Amino acid sequence: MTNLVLFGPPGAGKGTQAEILKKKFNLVHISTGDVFRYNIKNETELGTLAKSFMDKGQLVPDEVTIKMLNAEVEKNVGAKGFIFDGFPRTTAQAQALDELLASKNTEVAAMIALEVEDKILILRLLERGKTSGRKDDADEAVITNRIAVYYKETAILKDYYEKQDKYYGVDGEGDVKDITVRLATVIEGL
Ligand code: B4P
Repeated sequence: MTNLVLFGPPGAGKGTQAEILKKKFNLVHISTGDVFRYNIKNETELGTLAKSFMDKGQLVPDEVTIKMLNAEVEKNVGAKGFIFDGFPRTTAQAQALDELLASKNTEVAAMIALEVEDKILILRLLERGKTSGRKDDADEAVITNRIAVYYKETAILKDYYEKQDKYYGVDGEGDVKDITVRLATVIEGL
């Protein structure tokens, strides 16, 4: 199994690239953000809870997110591997992912991080906010908070995977196609 963690701040292009890479490498793409948004749209209990955090640019509590991620993995038992997009975002989530994959006799092969300057992230998200209907993209203060939460709570995971020799940084600026080539080069070299 090839299990990849696609990493980077909000707007780094994780979702954009995961959509392309899943087809190229025949992997199952799990985006925790997408699963939360699906639940919000369908007005489930999980959606109502997640919305209260997401609208402010905060992380949804670990307990809720981990439970949901486990359920998504269980839905795809025959998968050749996974692209985890937006998960893990905290050390507790990273440990939970390790435990889950170990129980399936597999592990994270690599964390691939898209590196993008904050200025560009804000421009990309404001641009998406014009059409996406996403409340967390429409307000620059919420975007800035999401980026701050990333540096405070999520960026630390670089160390977690670096210690295991699994961290790969990739330039996430420029043309979408060029970035895919950079990511594919890392994946093919694993
Ligand atoms: P996510 O859904 O993960 O949202 P994101 O970080 O904004 O998305 P992403 O980084 O994938 O966006 P993309 O670059 O593709 O999270 C949203 C919220 O959900 C979080 O704030 C949190 O509240 C909650 N959440 C999710 N997972 C969680 C977890 N594990 N724990 C706790 N809470 C969690 O796209 C950005 C834009 O840039 C797009 O418009 C795209 O078209 C554009 N773009 C992409 N690449 C580009 C390029 N090369 N050039 C120009 N534009 C580009």
